[in-house]
Amino acid sequence: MAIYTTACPRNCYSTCGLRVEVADGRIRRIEPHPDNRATANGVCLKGLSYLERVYSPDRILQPMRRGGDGRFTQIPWDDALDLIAARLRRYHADPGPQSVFYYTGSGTKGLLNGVGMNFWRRFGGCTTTYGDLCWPAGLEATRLTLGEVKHNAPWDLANARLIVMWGKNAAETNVHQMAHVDEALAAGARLVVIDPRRTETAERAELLIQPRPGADGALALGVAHLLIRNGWIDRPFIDAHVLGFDAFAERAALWPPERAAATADVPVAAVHRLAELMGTVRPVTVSPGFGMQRYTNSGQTMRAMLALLAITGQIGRPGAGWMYANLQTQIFSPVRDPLDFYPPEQPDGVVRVGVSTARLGPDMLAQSDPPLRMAWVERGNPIPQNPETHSVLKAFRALEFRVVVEEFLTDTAREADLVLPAKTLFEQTDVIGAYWHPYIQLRQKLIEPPGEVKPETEIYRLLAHRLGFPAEAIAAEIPGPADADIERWLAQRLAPFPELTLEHLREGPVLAPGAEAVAYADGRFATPSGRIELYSEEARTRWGLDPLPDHTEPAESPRRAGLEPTRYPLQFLTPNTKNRIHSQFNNLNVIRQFSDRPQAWLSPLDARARGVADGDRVRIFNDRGELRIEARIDFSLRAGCVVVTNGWWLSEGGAVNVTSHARETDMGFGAAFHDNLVEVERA
Ligand SMILES: Nc1nc2c(c(=O)[nH]1)N[C@H]1C(S)=C(S)[C@@H](COP(=O)(O)OP(=O)(O)OC[C@H]3O[C@@H](n4cnc5c(=O)[nH]c(N)nc54)[C@H](O)[C@@H]3O)O[C@H]1N2
Ligand SMILES: Nc1nc2c(c(=O)[nH]1)N[C@H]1C(S)=C(S)[C@@H](COP(=O)(O)OP(=O)(O)OC[C@H]3O[C@@H](n4cnc5c(=O)[nH]c(N)nc54)[C@H](O)[C@@H]3O)O[C@H]1N2
Ligand code: SF4
Ligand SMILES: [Mo]
Repeated sequence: MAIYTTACPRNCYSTCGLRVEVADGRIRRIEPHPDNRATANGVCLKGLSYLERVYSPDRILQPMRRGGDGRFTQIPWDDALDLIAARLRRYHADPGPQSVFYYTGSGTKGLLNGVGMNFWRRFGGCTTTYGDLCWPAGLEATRLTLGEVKHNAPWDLANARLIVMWGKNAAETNVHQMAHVDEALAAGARLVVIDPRRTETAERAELLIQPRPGADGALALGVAHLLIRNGWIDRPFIDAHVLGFDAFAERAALWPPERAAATADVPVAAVHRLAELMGTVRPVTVSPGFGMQRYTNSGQTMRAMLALLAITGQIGRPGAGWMYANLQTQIFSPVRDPLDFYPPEQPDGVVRVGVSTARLGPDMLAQSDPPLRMAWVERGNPIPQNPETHSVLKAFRALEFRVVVEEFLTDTAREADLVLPAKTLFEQTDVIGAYWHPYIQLRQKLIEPPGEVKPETEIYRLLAHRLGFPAEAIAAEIPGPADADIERWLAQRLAPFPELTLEHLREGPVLAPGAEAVAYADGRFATPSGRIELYSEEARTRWGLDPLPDHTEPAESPRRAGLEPTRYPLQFLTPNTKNRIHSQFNNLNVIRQFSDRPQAWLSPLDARARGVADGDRVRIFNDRGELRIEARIDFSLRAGCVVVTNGWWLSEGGAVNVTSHARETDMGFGAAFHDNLVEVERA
């Protein structure tokens, strides 16, 4: 028996440090790593469920080929690789390497993820995506305003005296953050939650504001109006650090509390109460989530919210700030700068960055010269997770050949001609960063891959040999095959950072070099003006937007002029949930005990109007698609909303993106998932 340091690589705020017991070549026990100060309290149920996941009888352990009858049968690795190599050669010759589409999702973190692109470049190119499904509108709003995307250490939240959880449901999506919230509350802090749902996070709050979805910008501008009118602002801070205050004040003057309240559909008293708290309690941390930046107006909304901290001087101080995303650990990966989500202005002639992730289906179908012939999918499950499931399906079915590297037979894997088995977190060593806490961690290989599983690096290496890539190129660009080769490759990436050695990381999490406990404490902002930009010329030049934050209605707002208000009156919200990471984990028995079928939540008002009772089957639909699902009545939900958590598979009848539209956010090339109006009727 031995205990090892490792880390959970899921796309999850927490990125937990773990200590894992291994005996006789099997994972036996999973515990929190005490040296990760952000996550030392415990491992969530998903983390504990790895004990089942790794050994699940449903795991894909061999390459599998789909036959004409749609059934999968095992084939030997040699045959699978020969088949792929033959296809790659064919499409390389005609119509060209860019007819191969390389799609990666957010399934696992690690530096070795970058090896895939080395392969495709050496192949002669491919087509790939730009943008991101997750968080880019908020990243870009933050970058335009503050110049960088970083925030105070997670534990600094305990110093806050006012915490505003704005469109973030940390009790489910960032459980460890709630421990820091509790510490602050115990020391007398106040908690406000702003969410159309009464979430688990809201159970701890003294004030819950339930705005109309997509209207937070109006709420923020109403609060700004009152902060300025009541003199609850920090003049010296504004004079020293803020660009565009006067123009912003003129904009906020247009949003008296009555107008803000009417637009956001909240009580006027709520606008006053929030302004009074934000104006008089110090220090203030706003922790905005990613839920609110999934609308076509959301970059501007986030800028309006962030402005409240700028005018009250709540940036660069302990207990204060904008806790959106912390890219201080992104010291190796290209995601350090949100600009890296953009399509390149100067295409390199090799990799065609031609498909917007938000418009995956339509953009795949629209590629020409060359059109797409083949797809390689890795670490993602785009069929249920990307907008407009039907067009994603259509685009995949229009291809001649599809390869999916997966642990399980997901909706996307079911569409593949060839499924290759994927490793789990315990089966290859890698180095991972985080986006909430400041630690770099080692995700260690603790067991041999079961069955015939091979890590992606090995799959690429074998294909590279088959395709006759030069031996030196393979050696330089694709590490492996031995574990020692992988470690040597990682050590090279770590070499510029003397604190970060493999030996050191094997002991436990290490703070990223230069990580700041209080971000922006030096008063330096990497914007064009060197100040916090409430007025951003780049918002105009890059995105064609108003340089000042404003509220405009989202594309599918029921209040938008020209939209027929009665046809699809309900706003479809599809947030994340406690026991899944998106489309992962719900296939496990331990998780299914808690959620064994998809359900939709409706307010009693909306349910009664449609004759729907608790437990009835309903149809959620619009012109793009429909979902048949069990309805639950939720007395705490804002009327006018219907909620289904995202991540259910199409094959489970719960894929929420059948009704969403493939459309981008106003900035950052994100996906406007919640900009999605539907109707509900009894099925
Ligand atoms: N357990 C668990 N944890 C996760 C994940 C997971 O799937 N499961 N996923 C991880 C990833 S990749 C992500 S992106 C994050 C996301 O986690 P969060 O940042 O919490 O984001 P969401 O769950 O998308 O939405 C949060 C809240 O926003 C609310 N919301 C929706 N629209 C609006 C609006 O217009 N205004 C306001 N004020 N609120 C609104 C929703 O009701 C929801 O409660 O969580 C990460 N952590
Ligand atoms: N309607 C709606 N849709 C949404 C959202 C929403 O709020 N509403 N949220 C969006 C957000 S924030 C995100 S981040 C996306 C997430 O969507 P995706 O990025 O597609 O992520 P997952 O659903 O987690 O699926 C990841 C897949 O990777 C596989 N995997 C895990 N580890 C490995 C590995 O090491 N190798 C390989 N090859 N595969 C592996 C898993 O088995 C899983 O099937 O969904 C988005 N979709
Ligand atoms: S899923 Fe998130 S909270 Fe759970 S163990 Fe992994 S990183 Fe931690
Ligand atoms: Mo995400």
